[in-house]
Amino acid sequence: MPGPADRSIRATPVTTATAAAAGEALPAETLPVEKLTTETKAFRLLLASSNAGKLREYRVLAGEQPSAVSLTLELFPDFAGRPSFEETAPTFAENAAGKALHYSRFTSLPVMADDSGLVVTALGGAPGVYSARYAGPGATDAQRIAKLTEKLQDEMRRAGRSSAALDRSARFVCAIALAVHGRVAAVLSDSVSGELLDRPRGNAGFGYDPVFWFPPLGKTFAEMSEEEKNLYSHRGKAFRKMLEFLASSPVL
Ligand code: ITT
Repeated sequence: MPGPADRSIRATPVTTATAAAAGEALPAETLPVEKLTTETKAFRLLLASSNAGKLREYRVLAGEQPSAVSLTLELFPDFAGRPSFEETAPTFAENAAGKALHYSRFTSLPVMADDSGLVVTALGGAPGVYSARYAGPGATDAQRIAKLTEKLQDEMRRAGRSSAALDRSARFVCAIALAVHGRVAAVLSDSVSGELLDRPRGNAGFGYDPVFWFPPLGKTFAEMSEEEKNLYSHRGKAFRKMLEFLASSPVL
């Protein structure tokens, strides 16, 4: 987990595009200069999460912003000391919204929360919203992966399939919610599809990354750098949707 010195995840430099930057003199009467100015909107958000893997990824993502938004993402102050939020809803979107809403009651700043997980076709969508709790409270990532592998083996036996015939398709889903002043302002979701391996590969990432094979790159998510994973991941895609929302939203 980042220490107190790391609280501010990232402040992006402001970039403004103007007619002058285009290097051309345009006739003012046909194209007013104001219409060529892209304003940079600045936001300060508090990230409500205790997951060190997510925090590392958001730290990198927050440094890769488009020029239209300048975002400072800070860790929610004293996150562990706040009453925790019980994620009991059946969807990622509802859990993310509930989490953001819950923590927004302790601050006047906008709060961002992420609910995410692995949806496995052969297991009827499990572990899904239970991804963090799949192997019980306090389990390690290795224990969660072991449980997943075990369930896939059970399913293979139950369906009388060979390992090669097992449907290994799975997707990671991420819902990011923004809440401010006790109201949900937005929920942005996305996913990434891959296949499950029997044995872990790679040491990067977190959670189920070592068994999540991403065919377009021929690697697991745990064999990618954070930058590479963010390009393709559920979280990276949902985060970029959130930036688009911030760039155009009059709400925040
Ligand atoms: P916070 O609620 O404090 O953010 P959490 O770990 O409880 O942390 P979630 O309820 O969203 O977060 O559970 C997400 C779980 O899904 C996480 O613990 C991983 O096991 C898995 N997961 C989510 N995104 C993942 C990713 O990018 N790579 C691997 N596993 C992921």
